[in-house]
Amino acid sequence: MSEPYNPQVIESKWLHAWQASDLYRVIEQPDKPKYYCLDFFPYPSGDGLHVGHCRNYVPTDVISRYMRMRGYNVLHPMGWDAFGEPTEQHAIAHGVHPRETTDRNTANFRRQMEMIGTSYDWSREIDSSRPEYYRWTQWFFLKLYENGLAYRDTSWQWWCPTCQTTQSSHEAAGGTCWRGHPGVEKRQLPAWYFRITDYAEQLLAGLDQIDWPDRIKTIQRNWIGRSEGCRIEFKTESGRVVPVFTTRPETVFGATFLCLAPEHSSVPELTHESQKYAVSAYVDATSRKSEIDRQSDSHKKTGVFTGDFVINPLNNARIPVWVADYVLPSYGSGAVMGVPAHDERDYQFAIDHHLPVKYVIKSEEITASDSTSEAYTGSGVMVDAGSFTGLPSQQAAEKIADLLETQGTGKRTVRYRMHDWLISRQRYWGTPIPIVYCDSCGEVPVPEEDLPVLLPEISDFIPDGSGRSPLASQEDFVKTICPICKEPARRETDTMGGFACSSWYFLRFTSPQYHEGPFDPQSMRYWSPVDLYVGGVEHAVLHLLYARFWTHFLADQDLLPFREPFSRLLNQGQMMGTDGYRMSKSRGNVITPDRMVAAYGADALRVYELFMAPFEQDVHWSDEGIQGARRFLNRVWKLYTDNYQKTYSADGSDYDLERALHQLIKDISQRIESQRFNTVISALMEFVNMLYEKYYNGSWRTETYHQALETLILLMAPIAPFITEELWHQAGNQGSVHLQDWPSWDPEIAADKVLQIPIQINGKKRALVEVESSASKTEVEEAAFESAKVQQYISGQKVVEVIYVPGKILNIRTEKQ
Ligand code: ANZ
Ligand code: ZN
Repeated sequence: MSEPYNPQVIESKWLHAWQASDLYRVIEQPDKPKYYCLDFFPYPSGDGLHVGHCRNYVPTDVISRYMRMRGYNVLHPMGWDAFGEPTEQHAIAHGVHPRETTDRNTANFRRQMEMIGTSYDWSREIDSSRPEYYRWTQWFFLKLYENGLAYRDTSWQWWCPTCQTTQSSHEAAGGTCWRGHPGVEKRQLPAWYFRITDYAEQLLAGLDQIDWPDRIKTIQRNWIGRSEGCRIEFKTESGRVVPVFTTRPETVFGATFLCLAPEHSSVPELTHESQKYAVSAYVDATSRKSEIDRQSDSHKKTGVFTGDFVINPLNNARIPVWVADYVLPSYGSGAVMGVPAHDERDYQFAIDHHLPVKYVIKSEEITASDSTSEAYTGSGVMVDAGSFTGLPSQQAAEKIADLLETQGTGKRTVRYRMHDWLISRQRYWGTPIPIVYCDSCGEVPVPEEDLPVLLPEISDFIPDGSGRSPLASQEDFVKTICPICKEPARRETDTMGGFACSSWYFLRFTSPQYHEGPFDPQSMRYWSPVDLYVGGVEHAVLHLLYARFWTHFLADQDLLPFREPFSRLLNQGQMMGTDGYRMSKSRGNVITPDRMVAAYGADALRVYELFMAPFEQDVHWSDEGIQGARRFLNRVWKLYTDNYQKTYSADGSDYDLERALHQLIKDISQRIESQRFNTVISALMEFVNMLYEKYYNGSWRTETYHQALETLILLMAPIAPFITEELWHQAGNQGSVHLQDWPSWDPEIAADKVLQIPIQINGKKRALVEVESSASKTEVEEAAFESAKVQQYISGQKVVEVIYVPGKILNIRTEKQ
């Protein structure tokens, strides 16, 4: 008897051997094709990895290993998104300095990642909270600043009372912050922004160039939210101009009121004395409502009258000005012309507040739908619209826009739903913003040669509730010298949100030790862009949009020769716990790789993670599943260890097996390339079954069988790196299995053999059908029922049973109907 399969022994042995030989270290090799395979870099939480994270890291590892064997120079790096609220929050909760927790956590993450057999080049590990790294994040800030794309402004922002910091509106959605804390509210604060809106058009256009899932592209398109329309100026009786943004200029004749967002800067001036109390109470109440609530259709449309009126520039109608929270401050001009006859929200508002409804477009179809008890949102013919009456509404839209432009009371414009990116955080654990305030010189950028602005090592990093960063009370940090006049000055104390660090890290991986710039241009050119980027679908906008923005900007600065950072993107499905909920520490349904590796081995964990479902599908963890994976590896082990100990004279060929082997190489290659990992595993399982069959029936003393065993190790190497390395060496081979060439297949041998399958109906052979040897039961059945002969025998009968003996015969049993 051979040694039993003992993954714990094998795995720790090879882990150390690979580390000692630096097996996965890569350098640029200009003569070799490159492949850059990247995982979203994680923030190192104290909880460590659970098996859900492995659904990201195992498949990308398989692809990296496969591409390496295919002759590519593969960059497969890993690093830590260490700055930012999650890490800091964790540090606060545990009363330990974030530097200390970060170092401890990254060490743990790295240990776990190595344990599951990932082939990262650890010599390239980066940590965004290290000065060697954030110095360049600051450098990029200065580049954006020089180009007018970083600016400071005081405006309404979302404030999370739990995180004690502002959040970008991108992050705060639905009344909770991006980390899920409730009670997010609006505050007016000075803060730094990146002018991502300048890149709206390019970010939209770029989506057509990249191979990303359609749903992610759609989310980004909607997020950017491009609308073509008109800015129309209404004037108050005292001559104040109130511009509105509309996508339907042709409805201007139907405007019966004007609505301002409660945050609109004109609200105080337009509010009459008698309405002051009501308006300010309303404005106050709005500051606690989320955008989602405000836009929800299920609520009554609330609002208050300001007491003022404006004049419609086209028909001089005098209409009242209201304040209503369904109008958002940050979209268009923060004001709308209310056209209840043709807009559903305006209609609701008009009904609730007894405002008139005036129809100016009529449907062309003469139907009962000319009702006046709802908004008509379609196109049609203009009615009651001055000189435009009788025109088709789409034509009227153009003519009205022309007229407004000649009158100087309107202008065609494009609006985006997207806002500028709020980057300031009133927090300690982030990249300091490299700006100094001087009484004489004002806002001064820190000169490049003075970078990095070091984050001081302080013990008092807990926000004090003042709304200022903990850095603000660090005199040593705040006090500095103005770079221009050399007089005393103060440092900016806000830090950058973590999304700044993650907007360029993929460039740093190409030359992580480079000191003359954020990256070595030559290395960047060799490795970039990222060929495959894999991570969770929750990053559909924030990170993935910001990183695209920086890349577009850097391309415009001639720092990069490409505009899109990630050529191809994939999202792995989520892992659900055994309770049916998404696996997470807070749910208490976490399963750790540590426990699974200890019980079944890393290879079994990998096989199970790949086998459980198609890559992009959500899956439920099951212990039986990983046990099955372990049994499969036991079978593989036994197949080899029983065989290699026998000295047998191998001669003669086995054509059947040869075909199956070439088909297997072809299938595995194609399936890895198209991420059908679950079917990779099932093909391997079938092939192993075949080898067992041949073993038991004595047909294993062939050269082909020997070859099949050798090849199978190579095919399994990307999937189960430990067991294959062990078997490779037990078979007497030199060097690592992971440095071998991927086997090739002969398409002619791999081609399907055509089989003739006899069709037996109620015990008698009635027909023969031709199918490919790999045809499934369904395919054979289909072929059978298409045959005229079969139809002849079963006509008028009911099929009660169909049994297929693979490759041999199809039995059909029928009964009289
Ligand atoms: C008058 C009108 C009449 C409108 C009509 C629509 C239909 P999209 O397509 O999403 O860009 N709007 C403008 N600014 C707004 C704001 N700050 N908050 C809430 N709504 C706002 O939507 C553009 C339309 O949304 C604009 O066109 C405006 O209403 C409204 F029959 O103007 B419309
Ligand atoms: Zn100065």
